[in-house]
Amino acid sequence: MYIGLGSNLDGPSGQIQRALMELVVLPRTRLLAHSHLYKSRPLGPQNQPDYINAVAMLATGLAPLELLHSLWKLEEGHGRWRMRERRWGARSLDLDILVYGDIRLQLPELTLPHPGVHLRSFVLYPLAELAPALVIPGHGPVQTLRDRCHTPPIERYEEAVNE
Ligand code: ROI
Repeated sequence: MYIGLGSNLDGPSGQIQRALMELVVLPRTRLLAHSHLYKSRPLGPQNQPDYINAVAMLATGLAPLELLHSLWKLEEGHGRWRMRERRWGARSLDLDILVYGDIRLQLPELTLPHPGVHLRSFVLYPLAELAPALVIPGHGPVQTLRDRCHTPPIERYEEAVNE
């Protein structure tokens, strides 16, 4: 399954790199690979800093909601409190379950695949880099979706990850 990481506050690239190391220690979970980091202008309100985004590929024995709640705890460790913030505002760390196998799910707290996954360049570019053959359930091949999608423009972020 695939996790989207995003940050635009408090040293965004450091937030993402720290979060990648924290994913490694989730129970019954292995980090299989992650994309490069990417930089883009915010989608949504423009009066906030640029974002750094990446995607991680995990193997996990955690069920979707167990994983979701673990991700919320990681976000809290980065000073992110979902209840207190503005919708579509700046955040120190955003972790989203993008795709979890073939599962399609619609619950109040979790929709799978993630409802924005097929439209957002900052998800599709890193996801297509990591999993070029992936077909997103209900939406189609990730490369087709990426080539169709142009907002917001996105570029590789040139800082080395774990090197
Ligand atoms: N915009 C970009 N570029 N990257 C994000 O991760 C991101 N996350 C969000 C909103 C506010 C929708 N915009 C974003 O939650």
